[in-house]
Amino acid sequence: MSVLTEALPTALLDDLRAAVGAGHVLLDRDVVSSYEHDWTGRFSGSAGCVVRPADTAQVVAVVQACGRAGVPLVVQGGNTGLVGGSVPAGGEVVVSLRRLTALGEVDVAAGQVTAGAGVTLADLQRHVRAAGADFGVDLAARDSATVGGLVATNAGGIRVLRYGSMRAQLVGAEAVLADGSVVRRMGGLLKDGTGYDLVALLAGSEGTLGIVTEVRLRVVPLLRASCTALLALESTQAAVDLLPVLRERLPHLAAAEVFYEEGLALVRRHGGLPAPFEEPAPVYLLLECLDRTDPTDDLLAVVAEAEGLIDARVASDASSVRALWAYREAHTESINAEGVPVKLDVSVPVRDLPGLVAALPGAVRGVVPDALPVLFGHVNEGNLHVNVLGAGDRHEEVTEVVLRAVAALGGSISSEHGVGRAKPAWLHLSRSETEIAAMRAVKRALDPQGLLNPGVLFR
Ligand code: FAD
Ligand code: 2HG
Ligand code: ZN
Repeated sequence: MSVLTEALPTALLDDLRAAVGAGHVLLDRDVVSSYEHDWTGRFSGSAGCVVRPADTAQVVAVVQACGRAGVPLVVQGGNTGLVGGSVPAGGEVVVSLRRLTALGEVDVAAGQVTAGAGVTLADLQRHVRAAGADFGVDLAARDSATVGGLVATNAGGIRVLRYGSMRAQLVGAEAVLADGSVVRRMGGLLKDGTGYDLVALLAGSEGTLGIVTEVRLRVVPLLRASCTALLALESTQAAVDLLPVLRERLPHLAAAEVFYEEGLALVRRHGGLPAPFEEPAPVYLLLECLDRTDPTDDLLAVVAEAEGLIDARVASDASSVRALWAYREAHTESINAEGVPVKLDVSVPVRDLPGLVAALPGAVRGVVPDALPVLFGHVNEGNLHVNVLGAGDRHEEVTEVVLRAVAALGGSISSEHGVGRAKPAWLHLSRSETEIAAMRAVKRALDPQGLLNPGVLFR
């Protein structure tokens, strides 16, 4: 066994072993390696060790031991985060929450469920579906992403237009704070305006304010009738112009996803997929309706009258639906198969989306002429994923030019993936000095020693 070299104090290692059991303090370099590298391949750092607590009491003991030793922690769920927030920078204790997998019975009367932080999204979905309900957030990393990570990043995904982001699903949480104290509000009260909403504050806090150990989540009705359409459109403007029509005529709309030829070409090459249409199109729009009764006729009627439509495919059976979704969902993996991209996740007022899409490739190539910008995203929220391949050592410059273009439109530099270690330097583009000072004050108040996820969110 090759053991980690970032030596932690022996007293701390002894305390951690006492807290979680020696078998769950990992020091073997080969075992620890997967916790040290992020999903994108861009961020990595050596861990002092990895600890795998099994319950809240063990998390408390770990946090207290690290606090006594003055050694910072990095919180990790499924390690599918895309901004480097879940991996160490160097020498921290990585706390993996993956063993907190308890799932409570679905509370049918309340329409809620209780889940441990380490429950994966896919397991949560299976669990609530078996009880005749569904969960309002869905995303392609469902097999590994954990509910703790989803809350910490305030994850979005493909159903935001119908159900909102993770914060909107969260009705309660338990979290261990940096001093080892536990805040717990798991009663599931939907109306409870008693002062500051600490539960909501945890959503999007990226592990900097507390370690989420358990959550109480809203469930949504299980809608078994679905219809998916892939539209080839003349322009991004046509996709944006369609949004009010979709809202008006398709109350059962559950997803509206946009992608372009560059991304489609990568997805097809990586997955060996056929072209969806005879001719390439300027933009592709994937729509999905979910309902109790078959929404196909309604969707077909809207598609048939869509302005700027070049071609369309509509699917209602499971395998054809999966085939259409593959063109959109395989983007992230296909991009990574080509190399480590500059990965940015931005949003702008939706009316400005066509302008941003038109401007970005030129702006990026102004920095790296041979770079390949790949754009896709969630059109209803004006949320564009900007992945730039072939940026070489110009990641920072590419990031700068993209985020400045977004800020000039009053957009967000971090729409749904978080800020992580990737974007603290650009926080000021989306938040005023006053807001950043208030955020720092909250961090200082809850974590004066700076123990939790140092370097994440703030420099
Ligand atoms: P991790 O990656 O382990 O951690 C992410 C952040 O949360 C880190 O800062 C970490 O410290 C913190 N954290 C983790 N667990 C806890 C906890 N219990 N308490 C406190 N802090 C914690 N994201 C979207 O929003 N929408 C998408 O559509 C989407 N699609 C994706 C598709 C693919 C293929 C991949 C690889 C990722 C995708 N993501 C998407 C990003 C990622 O899945 C989400 O950010 C997810 O919420 C991360 O969950 P995780 O358990 O993997 O967290
Ligand atoms: C998605 O919408 C995810 O597929 C990942 O948010 C985006 O890889 C990305 O940039
Ligand atoms: Zn996304």
